[in-house]
Amino acid sequence: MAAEIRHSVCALDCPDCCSLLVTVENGRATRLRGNPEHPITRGFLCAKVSRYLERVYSPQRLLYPQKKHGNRWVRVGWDEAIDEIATRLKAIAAEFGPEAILPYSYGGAMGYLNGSGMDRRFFHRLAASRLDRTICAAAGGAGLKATLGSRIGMAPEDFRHSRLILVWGANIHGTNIHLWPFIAEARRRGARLVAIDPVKTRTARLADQHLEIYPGSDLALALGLAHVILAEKLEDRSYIERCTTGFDSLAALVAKYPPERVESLTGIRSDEMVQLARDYARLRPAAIRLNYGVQRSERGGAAVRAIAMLPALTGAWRERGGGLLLTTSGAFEINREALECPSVHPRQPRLVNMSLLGWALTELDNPPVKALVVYNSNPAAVAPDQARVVRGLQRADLFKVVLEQFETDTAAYADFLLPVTTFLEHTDLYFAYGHYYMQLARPAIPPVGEAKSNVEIFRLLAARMGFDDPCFQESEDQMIRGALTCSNPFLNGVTLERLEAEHFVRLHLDEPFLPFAQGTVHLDAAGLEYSPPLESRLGDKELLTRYPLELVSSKNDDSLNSTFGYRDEVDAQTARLWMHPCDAVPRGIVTGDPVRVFNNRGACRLLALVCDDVRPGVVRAPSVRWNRRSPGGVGINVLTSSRLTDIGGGPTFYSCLVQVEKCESSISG
Ligand SMILES: Nc1nc2c(c(=O)[nH]1)N[C@H]1C(S)=C(S)[C@@H](COP(=O)(O)OP(=O)(O)OC[C@H]3O[C@@H](n4cnc5c(=O)[nH]c(N)nc54)[C@H](O)[C@@H]3O)O[C@H]1N2
Ligand SMILES: Nc1nc2c(c(=O)[nH]1)N[C@H]1C(S)=C(S)[C@@H](COP(=O)(O)OP(=O)(O)OC[C@H]3O[C@@H](n4cnc5c(=O)[nH]c(N)nc54)[C@H](O)[C@@H]3O)O[C@H]1N2
Ligand code: SF4
Ligand SMILES: [Mo]
Repeated sequence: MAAEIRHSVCALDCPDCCSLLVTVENGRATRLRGNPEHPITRGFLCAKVSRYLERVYSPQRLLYPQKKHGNRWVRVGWDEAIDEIATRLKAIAAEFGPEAILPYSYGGAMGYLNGSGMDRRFFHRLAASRLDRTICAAAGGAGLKATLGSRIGMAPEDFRHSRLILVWGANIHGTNIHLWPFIAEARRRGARLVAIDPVKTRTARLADQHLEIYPGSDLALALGLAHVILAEKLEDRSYIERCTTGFDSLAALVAKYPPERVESLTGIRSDEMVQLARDYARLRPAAIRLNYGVQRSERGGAAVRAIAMLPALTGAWRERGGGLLLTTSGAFEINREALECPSVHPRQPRLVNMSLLGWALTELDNPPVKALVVYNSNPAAVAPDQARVVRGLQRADLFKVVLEQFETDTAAYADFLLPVTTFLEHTDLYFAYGHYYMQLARPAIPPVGEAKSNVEIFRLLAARMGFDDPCFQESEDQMIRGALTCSNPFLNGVTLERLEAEHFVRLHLDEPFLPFAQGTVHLDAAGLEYSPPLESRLGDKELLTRYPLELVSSKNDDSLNSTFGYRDEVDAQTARLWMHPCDAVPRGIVTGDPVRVFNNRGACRLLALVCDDVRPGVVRAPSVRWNRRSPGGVGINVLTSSRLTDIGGGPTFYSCLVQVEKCESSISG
């Protein structure tokens, strides 16, 4: 049979949500590339996904359902697996109440159907505990909403019109590569690029200027920039009068943040900060690409609130190429009621914050969690406070079902391990959080082995539980039509028929798209007073004497959270601890040394990389490594705390104090 080209969409948790072309020969995918016709994908893929077919056909891929017998896996048929799981869930619901069942999912499959479709219907009908999905973007989302009222921002294409671009806690080269061509285009026309990041990332190295901020201090910097803008009368009075509320309270607050004070709070020289504020107000249009790095700290929500106020002070929102982009996801609000069917059960069960999983599995009561169903996630590696999470997963009286493609750290604890399809093997509808195109993907290849999609698995479970509500009979297409039936004006004209024919459809946006040229930006200053994170160089003195280094376990450029943790190159990259010579030399550490990184929550082993790509006092561990590949079997999140962000209930992965010492052996615990 001749080779055929089929369309698909990358479902990884990435703002770019790429449009893919898959070459299929005899039912097997042989080539994967970026769709040249998609205005954001523009024909190229990131390094991690250009090799995705290796993953699809990997010898390590899970191919059939398995059940744990003592310490080993036994292959079972789908019927047997679904039967037994349904029986166990029913028994647990009967004995402890359905809230004893907890679903746990996050970003493995970003489509609506496999990410928040049939699964939600199933757990709603069961009246299981609901999961508050806070682990990634909750603080920033809440911050953006507080200032702007919605979670939208500039179109990425419009960065080509900018003259000043701040990439603020945003590693474009690692995590958002499809924005780079627009930044490059702007720079060819003379735009200036400034990176604000405690780490000299690939992106920071390519910028015109890199401001090495202390982790977690962005709120102070934003207040300082606002101080200079107002003190030097660089603000846009007419925009402020027309489109904002609360200006006076903000002006009163920022008066307390003169450059010298902000220098001591952020580590950014006052003259550089003053210059940045002047450039920001004068080089127009000015754009801010804020990413989620900033909000993974104790004051992260307030930081996003304050940063999002800056374009309102200068009126940057009025110009094409001006404004801010954190996320575009708010424009994709579909009909959640139709997609998730919360009303299949009259009761609203309790809500459990996923960032507190360790607590939920070891302490939560009335009822305790007795069954955990994990899909689209690998909490044993990615959740904070790992020691407690793992203790929970080890409970013999906790029934664990994991839907996975690979035997991850979490999968290893499962009682039942069910093989799932990759995005090349199932239908889904895709929103994006870094652009404004809705996309549809149909299966490009048949399921590998006996894999089934999340949608199919939850449909089977529902049937076996005896749930006969019509929503469990719906086909994928019916689910998509329901989801798209809504009053959101951005979705005008976005239909299944068009998506089928065109693969990607631009949302209904004004051209040019100036989302906050009109409207109301909230500048109220309540809650914006800055105090340094407890776990930071200016934080708790007692903690600092024992754990003097700030750990930033930010994203690894060539992987995606823990998804590619089975690859040897990824393991080698995520086994590193970047340290500045000022911190390494006194500890007798040189590149390649095994080091022990520890704090009051735990310890993990890494290999030192001594370099000046982190500022003194900061160590960086590109993340997230698989626990099972780490010496001692624990990963980086054994160090991170379950302290939550100021707003949104998010985790504080990047507010984390540690100590580092050289260890004599690379394997001893
Ligand atoms: N290659 C790759 N791409 C990914 C992912 C991945 O794991 N790898 N993960 C995906 C996911 S789930 C997400 S949420 C996005 C996240 O995308 P980003 O938010 O861009 O990723 P992060 O690495 O979390 O943070 C970005 C930068 O913020 C910096 N940073 C850390 N703390 C602070 C701080 O306090 N202030 C400032 N100004 N900067 C700080 C980090 O050093 C990092 O360079 O990326 C997605 N894309
Ligand atoms: N220290 C530290 N910890 C972090 C972060 C950090 O930067 N530093 N980042 C945090 C952030 S931003 C996030 S978003 C979370 C990410 O946490 P997760 O969302 O758990 O992300 P992954 O680790 O990539 O795991 C996704 C899993 O889903 C599986 N999967 C893929 N497709 C499907 C499917 O169709 N069905 C099913 N059932 N499974 C599928 C993949 O095989 C993979 O194992 O981690 C957080 N943890
Ligand atoms: S991970 Fe991101 S950049 Fe890479 S192919 Fe997927 S959507 Fe595109
Ligand atoms: Mo994330």
